[in-house]
Amino acid sequence: SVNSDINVVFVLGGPGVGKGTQCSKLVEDFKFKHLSAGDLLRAEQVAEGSKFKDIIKKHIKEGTIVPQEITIALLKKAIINNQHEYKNFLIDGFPRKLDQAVIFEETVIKAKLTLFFDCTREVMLERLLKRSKTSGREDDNIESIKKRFDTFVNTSMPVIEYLDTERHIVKKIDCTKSVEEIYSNVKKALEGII
Ligand code: UP5
Ligand code: MG
Repeated sequence: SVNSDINVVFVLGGPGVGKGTQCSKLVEDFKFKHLSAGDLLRAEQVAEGSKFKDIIKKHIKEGTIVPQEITIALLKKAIINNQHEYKNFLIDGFPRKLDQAVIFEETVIKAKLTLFFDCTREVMLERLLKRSKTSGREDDNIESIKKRFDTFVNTSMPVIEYLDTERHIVKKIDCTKSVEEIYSNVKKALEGII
């Protein structure tokens, strides 16, 4: 089972806001294990023998949320596999629906902190369209991007509100800025953990 003395930080924000970019920078400078829920799902989608290939593919293309039991099982396994080596975990892009937040904190571990990456839709769209030229991601096309934005506003923002008003663990970071300016604010927000 999961050690109760690890530190879990949720890294949340809209599509293309820069969650992965900032997590990669933190991993270069500090001992964090970076677990991107999206990356774990994309790996499961191509894993030999997975029962969940079709359901994951459908949800990613439609920008909707994969059922919580699949994502939580992948995250829990990844935490258990790494907790002997790491004390600090960045959980990137999860939880993005209320049931996931509640069940994860009840059955896996409570988060110490949530970084909420705040940005305008225009800036996020621009970043995603630029990335789409090279990413090869099946959801980096204008139709999927629009659906991802809608899911973020309708389904995932309420999770951030819950973590803020009920759990009091949210720190908001302005992500319209440069990667380096954001990173300096990310490090300030993590004081006490890093
Ligand atoms: N870039 C980054 N920062 C920049 C800056 N400050 N200035 C200029 N450019 C900047 O960055 C995106 C692009 O912007 C890059 O080209 C980068 O260089 C540039 P990135 O760091 O990749 O942004 P990120 O926030 O990680 O964007 P991502 O597309 O990964 O976010 P999503 O939340 O949309 O995607 P994710 O992989 O988390 O989820 C994909 C899908 O999986 C979901 O839509 C959903 O269907 C499914 N999913 C679930 O069902 N459940 C889950 O729990 C998680 C995912
Ligand atoms: Mg990402």
